[in-house]
Amino acid sequence: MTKSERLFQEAVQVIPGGVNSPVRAFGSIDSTPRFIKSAEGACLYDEDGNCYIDFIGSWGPMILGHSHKAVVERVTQACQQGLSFGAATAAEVEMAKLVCSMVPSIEMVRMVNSGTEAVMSAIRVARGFTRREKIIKFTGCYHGHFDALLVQAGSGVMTAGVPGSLGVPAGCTKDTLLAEYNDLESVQRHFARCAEEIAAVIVEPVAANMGVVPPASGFLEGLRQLCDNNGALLIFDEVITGFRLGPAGAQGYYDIVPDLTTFGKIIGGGMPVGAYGGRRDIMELVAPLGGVYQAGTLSGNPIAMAAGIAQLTILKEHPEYYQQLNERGDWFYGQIEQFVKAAGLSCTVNHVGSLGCLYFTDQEVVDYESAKTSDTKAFADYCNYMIEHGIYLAPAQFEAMFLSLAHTDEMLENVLKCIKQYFNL
Ligand code: KE4
Repeated sequence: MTKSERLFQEAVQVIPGGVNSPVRAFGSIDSTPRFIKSAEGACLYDEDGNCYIDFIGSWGPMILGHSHKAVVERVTQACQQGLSFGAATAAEVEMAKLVCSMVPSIEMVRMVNSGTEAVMSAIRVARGFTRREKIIKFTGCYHGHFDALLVQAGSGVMTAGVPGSLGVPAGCTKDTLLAEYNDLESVQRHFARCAEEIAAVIVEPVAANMGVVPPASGFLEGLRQLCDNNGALLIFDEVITGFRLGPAGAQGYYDIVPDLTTFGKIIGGGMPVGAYGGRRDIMELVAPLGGVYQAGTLSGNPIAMAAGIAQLTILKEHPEYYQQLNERGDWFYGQIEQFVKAAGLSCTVNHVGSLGCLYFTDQEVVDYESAKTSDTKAFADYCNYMIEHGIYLAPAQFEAMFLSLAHTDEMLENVLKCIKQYFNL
């Protein structure tokens, strides 16, 4: 029995499913989760001493690679000053100014502790600002485990193949309207029926929780127009794309200005940080300034701020890193697409910059329905092979691969070789 197997046996006795987040359980690939002991650069090391090239990067945060020297140093220094004060600190001002300087649509920002909390809060502010209650979300998009949006969600909900979740009262989702990603008509129909009740449209500007689905040309622009025409707010959930596709995330990459944006992952440099922000006239509604209440004991925690500030500062000072990362993604995912197509395999590759996904379907994947045509058993077989060969992929078809600045060309060449071996190419 491996240490991971033993640890998993112990874990399932005291933690639901043995994990603190469902997708980590390796359930959809019918395997045992590897218990990770340490990480450095692009590599993970498990409790049994196995080394993996990591394509999860903690589900996005580790864009610079694991244990980046400058991030660890800043966190270590912060720890010497104390772990948490529950009081205003200079680091929070530095972080807020940094976010506002990198993302032009952000005039004010509030720190929270997760992407879910950021989304919950942004939805509440949008409802408070518009005095409307309905929210439009897209099937296959995942916005955290916030009751109102756990409807036809992506990520672990999609992997589990469940429509939503037990324990979510009908009252929590009665104001949630579903539309289809890349289908403006499906959004327009909701506005035609009840425009005056719709507070906001929330969207992942690149859908990265049903694999990776880029926005079709004109889709994001169309959402912006529909929201403007109907007095609704446009919320970009950039928990994954924020600070990944560029310093201004997907909104900079696609040149669309949302009214509110949610962040997570990269903003925390590996520590638990979420944030929401946007137009000043909207954010001034947030307590204690305005009437929308939102609070958090550890929001803006000094250690988390240290990690986030260190990571964002490096990204801000090195805009060339984004060009490097996005070009490497174009090459890497382009190579995979080239050889799976040349071999006539029933596979499709989608990618945007450093985010990518290999689907086991011959259909073009443009939304939730087409993503669901993937053969998840074929994916599981491929994923297990890759993990057994030291390549750590998300153990679920409907997740993204994340490249980091620590992935070398040599590593990626080796990964391409391994994928070809798997397909006997
Ligand atoms: P968290 O509450 O997990 O920090 O963020 C929720 C969230 C919100 N919005 C988007 C677009 C997200 O992708 C997420 C979380 N992403 C998943 C990965 N698909 C987190 C991994 C997990 O659930 O363990």
